Amino acid sequence: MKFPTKQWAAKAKELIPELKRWWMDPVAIVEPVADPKAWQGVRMRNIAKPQESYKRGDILYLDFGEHAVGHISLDISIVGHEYDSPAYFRILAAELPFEFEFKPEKWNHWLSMAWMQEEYVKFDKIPKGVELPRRYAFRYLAIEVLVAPGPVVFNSVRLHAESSGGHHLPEPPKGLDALEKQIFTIGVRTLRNCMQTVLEDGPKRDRRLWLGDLRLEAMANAVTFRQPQVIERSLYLLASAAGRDGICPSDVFEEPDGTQGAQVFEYPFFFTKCLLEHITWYPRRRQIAEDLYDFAAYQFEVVRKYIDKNHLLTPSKDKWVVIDQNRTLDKTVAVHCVYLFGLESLVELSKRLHRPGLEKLETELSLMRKAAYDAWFDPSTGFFAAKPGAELSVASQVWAVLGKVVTGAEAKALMKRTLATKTLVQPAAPYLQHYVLESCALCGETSGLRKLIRSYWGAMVKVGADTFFEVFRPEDPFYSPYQQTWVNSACHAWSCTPVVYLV
Ligand code: RAM
Repeated sequence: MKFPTKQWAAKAKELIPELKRWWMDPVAIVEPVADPKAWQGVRMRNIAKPQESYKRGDILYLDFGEHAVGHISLDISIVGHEYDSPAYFRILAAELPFEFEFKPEKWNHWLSMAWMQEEYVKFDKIPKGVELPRRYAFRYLAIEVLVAPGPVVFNSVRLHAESSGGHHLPEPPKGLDALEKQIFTIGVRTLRNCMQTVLEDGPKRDRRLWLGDLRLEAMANAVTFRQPQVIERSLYLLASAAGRDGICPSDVFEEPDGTQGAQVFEYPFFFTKCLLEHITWYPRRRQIAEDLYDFAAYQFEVVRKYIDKNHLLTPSKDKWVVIDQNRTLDKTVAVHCVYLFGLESLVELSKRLHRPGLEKLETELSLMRKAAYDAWFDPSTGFFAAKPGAELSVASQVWAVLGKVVTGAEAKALMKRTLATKTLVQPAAPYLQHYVLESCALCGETSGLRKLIRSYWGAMVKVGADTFFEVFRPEDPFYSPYQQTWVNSACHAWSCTPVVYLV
């Protein structure tokens, strides 16, 4: 399938948003201390009497007061000695205190260790306002003096923070209680720090645009910053990176020129939803939906080969299906229902844009909904499962509701049961928790929705989050889908969506 990807790439370029910048200074000199009661067993403690200078082996730890993203500059002096040889530092920028326990020799996973924000830098001249090489996402910073001509005085260590959302965080709506206000503010900070020249998933890792994450960021943006340009840039950029097969990439690298990354099977189904929601929130900006409709519709066409004669969608085994950051989860029901979720928005979009083929899409939708109900709803348990006796999970119930396999009172009752049954396989990441919220909202289970925001996101607040995490299991602080907790992202935009339901 041939799409005008070059034109889309040009549009994506025109739409690059301006990054707004502001300066931040550290608010305290601190040090990490082991504390079994703290999240991940480490917390930062203020130092009452900071040392005046730092010699070889000393480490300066700074707290910038809140998580932010940007460039660090250093201004130092050497006391009592000439600058007759280079100064050499080890720098580690950390989102959470536990990252200071990072030991390269203990890295035992395929995900690149280079994601750790660790730097060895050497300065031939005295660094005065010298910028470190990368952009960092962090709250805490460690600077260790490896070698220096003499004792080092840190005159200033500053952060030039940046975001296309701007510095200012929208105020929490009136009527929220103290915890909900905190959740709102942390949610918008999370979003702001991920709003760069695209909507990144996490500014520490993967620093990249992912389609599944983008939809949730767009939802939160629509009720907070309301900046459509960066959303449009992101959508055009994704579409522009499609290869010959016409499949929408699940993620793209901005450099060089939007090349595609990995492929998640179900992410392309969200493309229509993104377009539909975008023109609903910004009715004057329909052009993007006109431009990308055929491409969005093609995302369904290309996977119809996986739908069997019983109208059930089963991706081939080699496909990567995400649904949740849980590799062992049975995703049979959920993946079919994500297709339905996307297909419904294609139906709606085709109505709005007066495109042909509507009747066929509507028939497909209703056949596949019925097929899912007949195949997977088990009246003896009251839950959806891939087959009788198979694993029962929150994911399957939530997606059955969002795919409208069940509706009305039946959907609401299912959501109530789902929230009350703790033996179901629980979500591992805020990404799936978002869809729990969205399914509650869809079927009117508002008290369950509010309760979940307070219990799950509230628990993150209580462990000291000032941006929301990529993965969070309150009972397992070291949980990592990468078997390496250090590399988890502690500011991950897919977890910012409580703001959508708190406004
Ligand atoms: C990880 C990231 C990203 C997500 C993909 C599927 O790399 O957490 O946000 O979309 O997985």
